[in-house]
Amino acid sequence: MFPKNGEDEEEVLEELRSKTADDLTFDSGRILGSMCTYPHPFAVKIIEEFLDRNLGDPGLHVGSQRVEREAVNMLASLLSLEKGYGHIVSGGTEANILAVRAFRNLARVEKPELILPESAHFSFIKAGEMLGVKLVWAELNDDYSVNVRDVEEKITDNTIGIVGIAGTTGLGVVDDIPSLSDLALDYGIPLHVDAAFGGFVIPFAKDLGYEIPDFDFRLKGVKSVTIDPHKMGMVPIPAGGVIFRERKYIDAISVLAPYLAGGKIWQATITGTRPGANALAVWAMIKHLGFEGYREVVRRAMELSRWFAAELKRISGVYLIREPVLNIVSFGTRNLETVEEELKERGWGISAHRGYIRIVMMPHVRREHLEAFLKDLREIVRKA
Ligand code: 0PR
Repeated sequence: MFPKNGEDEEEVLEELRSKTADDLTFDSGRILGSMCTYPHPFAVKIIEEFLDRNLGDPGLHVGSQRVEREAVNMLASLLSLEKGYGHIVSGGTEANILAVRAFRNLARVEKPELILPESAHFSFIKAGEMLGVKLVWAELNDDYSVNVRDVEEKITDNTIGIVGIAGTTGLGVVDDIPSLSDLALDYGIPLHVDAAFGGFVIPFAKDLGYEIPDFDFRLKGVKSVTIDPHKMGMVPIPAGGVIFRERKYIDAISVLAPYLAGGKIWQATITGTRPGANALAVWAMIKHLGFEGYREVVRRAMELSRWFAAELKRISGVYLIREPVLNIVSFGTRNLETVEEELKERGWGISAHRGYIRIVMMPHVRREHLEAFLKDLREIVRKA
């Protein structure tokens, strides 16, 4: 019901707090399976100060638009590209949809098909449905990376693009992007890399000495990359990123908005009115932490995941789905459903819907949280 009379701010706030009291919070240390985290306090400050900026009308907020371009170029540079074309968008879903849309519009085939790994995020299902693109699923190898030979076998005259994943949603696996890139070049088909999660992990992990294959614009077949600052970038939701190698991809998805303050402008994003503050927060966080700052965040997360994986292996009745590649550790247990239920009952924010439990070592996850989780897990599995 729409209330007739207003109430005091304090009263409204009180009610809201009580209504959301059963939300899990990141600082409780109970959320172990999410790819989001508590945003960095500096990013929160930026959002507060620049809350009114709308990148949907860049003629009004010319400076913010410039900052968004700089943020895009900083992300491009992290991905080994000097100048990139793209946007800070609402998340990995929008980023993936925009990439598929660009590939489809440029391909101009009657019955467009997209080849993607069986491990791809469900955002591609939305993309396929909305854009009228048939999804052709490629098989996985035993190590859960995509089978490149199967990808090749599925290429047809209708193929508009290939998707590779750098940090799969369930297991954090990085596909063999170098081979996918070679394949894409051989057949003249664009390759999109979904690094929504891995984009803010892999460059730093590689610098720390972890052996992870190349995944970015260094590989010539890679034409677009999804990289989400609202995951490991510690920027508040919504902040996704899509970067294209060339301008033609952005041009292919731009729609004329003829009446805005900036005159005739072209808009490539799905959302019209969109938060400038979050794009500014991406810029500010990158400037504030720098490569070294993010590398430190990733170092902690990677070390924690290796330690956690080793601890899991010591519990009988628990097994790793595969050795972790990034800061995601996924495991199964005997009587998984019962174990999941019991863990949830004890207040753990996890799920086992994929047939295993996924733990993501986000910046808010600390060793003491994991120790408490392991203690519960040991007890529960012993009885299960
Ligand atoms: N690509 C990959 C590889 C992803 O893992 C995700 C999200 C996306 C694209 C889509 O990104 P947006 O959700 O930003 O549009 N993967 C997370 C997942 O499914 C999303 C998520 C985040 C789910 C936090 C739960 C949660 O608490 O696990």
